[in-house]
Parts: sequence; C-alpha cells; structure tokens
Amino acid sequence: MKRRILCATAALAATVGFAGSALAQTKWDFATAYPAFNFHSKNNEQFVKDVDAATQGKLKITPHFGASLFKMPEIKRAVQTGNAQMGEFFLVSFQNESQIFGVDGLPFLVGSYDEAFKLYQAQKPALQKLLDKQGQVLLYSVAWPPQGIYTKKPIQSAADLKGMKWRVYSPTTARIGELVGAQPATIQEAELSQALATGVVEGLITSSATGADNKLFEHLKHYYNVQAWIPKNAVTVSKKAFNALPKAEQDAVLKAAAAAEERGWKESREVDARSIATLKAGGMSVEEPSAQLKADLAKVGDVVIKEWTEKAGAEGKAMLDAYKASK
Ligand code: PCA
Repeated sequence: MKRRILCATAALAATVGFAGSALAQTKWDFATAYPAFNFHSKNNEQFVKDVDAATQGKLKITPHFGASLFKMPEIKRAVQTGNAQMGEFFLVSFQNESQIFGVDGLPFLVGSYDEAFKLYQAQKPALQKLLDKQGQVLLYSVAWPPQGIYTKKPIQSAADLKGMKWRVYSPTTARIGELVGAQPATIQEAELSQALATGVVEGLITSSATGADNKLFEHLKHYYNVQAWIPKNAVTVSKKAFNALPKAEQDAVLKAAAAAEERGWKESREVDARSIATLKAGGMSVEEPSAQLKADLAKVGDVVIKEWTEKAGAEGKAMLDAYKASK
C-alpha cells in the first residue's frame, strides 16, 4: 500500500513536472494599427501562426489590430520601451527622428515594386542599425501599394489643391501640402473614416488598399493613380525580448519573418489591382493624372528630394547611390 502511494506520488510529480514545462511558454503582444482585414494584418496573422507551429506553441504572439493596444505613432516607442514585445509601424511617419525612415516616401524616386524592393535593400543596413540602436530587431518590412491622390473635387493641376483640407501621414506629405498651398492635417488611418465623415478631409495621398479598406468612395469621388511612391511598414521586436528566446525559437521567428516579407510583397501587388476594382465598384472615378498635374507634382517632388538629401547628409547620399547602382 505504502509503495503504491509512493508510485502515485512519483506519477503526480512527473505530471506536475510535465505541466511545468508546458507552461514554459513565452507570450508576446504584437501591436498593429490597421484593421484585421487589411492585407498587412492578414500577413501578420499568418506570421503569428507560423511561429506558433514552428515552436510547438512555446512562443505565443497575440496580435492586436486596429490600433487597439497603441496608436500607430506610439507603437514604435512601445516596442522600444518593452511595453509591447512586437509592433508594426509606418516607417515614413518617423522621418523627423531620422531621415533614413523617410527614403521610401520620396516622390517619384521609384516607379515600380521591383524598384521599391531595390530601394529597400539599399535602405536596409542603415535601417537595421538605427533600429538596433533603438533596442529593436527588424523582422520584416512590407510595401503598401503605390500612393495616389484622392479628392472630393476633380483636379487638373496642383493649383486645384490650393486651400484643400489635406490629410497627411508624414513630414513629406505635410511638406507637399505646404508647397501646393493646401491645409495639411495629420490624421491616422484609424481616424480617417471619421475625419471624412465630419468633413475634416477633402483630399489625401494614400494607397488603393487604404482607399478600399476605408471605403473612401463614400466621401471622395476621384482617385488619381499618380504612383507617387511605395512606402513600407516595418515589423520589429524588442531586442531584449528576442535575445531572451532560446536559439531554436529565435531561428523560428527569423524564418517566419523572412516568409512574411516575401508573402507580403507579393500580396501587396495583388491587393493593388483588387483594391482599384473595389474603388471603381464603389463609384469612384479612377483616373490617370493630367500632364499638367504630373509636371506640377514632379516639380514639388524635386524640391522634397533636394530638402531630404540636404538633411540626410552622407548616409542619405550613400543610400541613394546604392539604390541607383542597383537599378
Ligand atoms: N496607407 C496608410 C499608410 C500608407 C497607405 O497606403 C495610411 O494612409 O495611413
């Protein structure tokens, strides 16, 4: 009888031991700013699933969509300070911190996804270094579709943008607004629908995807496919959180991140075509910009690039040179 009790105790200890190791689970919060149905969000969700599968559930990442944990401008700092272990943010909106974040928001520097990817490769070493200094590891970075102009009223030239309530998301979009005499106002995507409904916005530059996600056709009637630039989101993890993982889990994260980057860029291209169809179906007039508008925007673009290059110094120049050499 005594032996039996001992055996039972040993079995119980083994069970507890096993449960203990099953509980040795790391939990991360992943703060994002875009709705769950957005293509970046879906890509992030797949990343989370891949990590879960590859680590047999030992690393559980909880994605928080739609700026529900932190607003987009706060996400980067949240990862930096460890308030969220992972985050996704829009790089160009942090250009005031460093010009390196803004290179993919420069007008008409790239003319296609292939060029945007080359620009990313030229930016990447400096970007990784900068994020590392800020206590983060860059996991992946995925492009939004090319940026076009949405307006309430039709526009033929930059002069038609004068006085327009102009939603901006970065120092460059604010500067463009200033140069054309519009009235720039910073509004996050999460607040865009409300800003449109209350008439705070009459025009903006963003992607077909964001236009479709937010049903911009309910308030704005014109989309000009100007393909001004192809900006990116970055997904980062706190260096401290990453370094605390066992090597096998670190490898699983990096492998899933590489897959997410590849999948995301592919999806971005496809989403552009789908979103333009959605805009049309919603009653939006999708147009090519007039020759005058193109010429006006090219001029504004030159000013913006010149100003950026002056501020970005040797590091910026090296980045542009590396990009041009890779083209
Ligand atoms: N959509 C986001 C960032 C770029 C884009 O296409 C936005 O408008 O905020």
